[in-house]
Amino acid sequence: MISPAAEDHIIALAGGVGGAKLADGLSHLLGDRLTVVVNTGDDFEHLGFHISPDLDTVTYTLGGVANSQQGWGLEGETWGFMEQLARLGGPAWFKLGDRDLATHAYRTNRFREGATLTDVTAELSAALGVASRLLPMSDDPVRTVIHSGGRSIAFQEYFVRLACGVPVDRIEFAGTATARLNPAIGTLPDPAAVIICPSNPYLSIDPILAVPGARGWLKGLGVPIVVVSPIVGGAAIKGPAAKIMQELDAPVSALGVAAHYRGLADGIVIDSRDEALAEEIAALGIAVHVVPTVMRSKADRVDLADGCLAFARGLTRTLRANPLGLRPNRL
Ligand code: FO1
Repeated sequence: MISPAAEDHIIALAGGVGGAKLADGLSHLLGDRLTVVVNTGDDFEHLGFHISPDLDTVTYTLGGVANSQQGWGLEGETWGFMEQLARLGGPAWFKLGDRDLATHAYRTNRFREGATLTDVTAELSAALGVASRLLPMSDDPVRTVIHSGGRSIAFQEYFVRLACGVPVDRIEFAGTATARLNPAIGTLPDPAAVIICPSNPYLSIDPILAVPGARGWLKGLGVPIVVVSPIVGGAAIKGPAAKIMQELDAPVSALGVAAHYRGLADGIVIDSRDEALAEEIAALGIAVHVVPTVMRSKADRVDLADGCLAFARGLTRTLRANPLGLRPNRL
């Protein structure tokens, strides 16, 4: 049984709400043996604050303080700041809760003191009791830009202000030409596997993979890379993933997700409702694991995390048993 020994490390890639839930399940099982590399393409400057929504969503979720029904922001929020801002005629379209505001003020102030996004993320996650390590994909600015009908739209304008209401022609990750992969990645313990959480492949995972060196780093680890499909039964659990896949002419299914990650993923975890797609996915050279993947409770998050780790362990055995050590989908 070549299972990752008790001290083995796991690396996860995550973006917003869906990804954060699986990261939470993994963190519950692994604690400080988990590193989550988080998307920063949603970051923006707003009201003088540097806001990092996906880092905050992952930090709050793993810290057990996330607003469970929104997915973003804090539980038990008050909105005095937003009410007064609206009264003043300020930009009230992006909702900043009174407690959430402290995070943005803290981060912005620490930047002014010369801290990096990695430094601030470590300070915030320590303050909120997060045992796992959270790393921004880069400390350099990368911004997801939505191109629609000849217009370039900043991510939060698209996602929140326009409520994803315009068709996506192209997604650009501005800044990736010069952004450096977070140097802290070089200091991580060798992982037993990489788990790509069920975040939006186009908006939350692709920005991470677009950072120069990211794909090479992941493939060079020589361990199973397992992706969990965010598309279940032809629809997204939350957010615009299905709509975007349609607009980008990608099949809106777990098969479409597998094809998106072909050449990178060794295995994919799909929901029981998508069992019929398993054969076609396997034909892509990607191993398939079929389990319930919709996370409604903490127990669901832990169960799915456990299933992903067991699936990865199985793939480790297969990959090591393969004399050439080559992966069918990378030949
Ligand atoms: N998403 C919304 O749909 N509406 C909001 O008003 C909103 C505010 C907000 C404030 C802080 C934060 O960390 C996230 C926030 N989000 C909001 C989510 C944000 O748009 C993220 O980028 C998405 O979760 C996608 O990852």
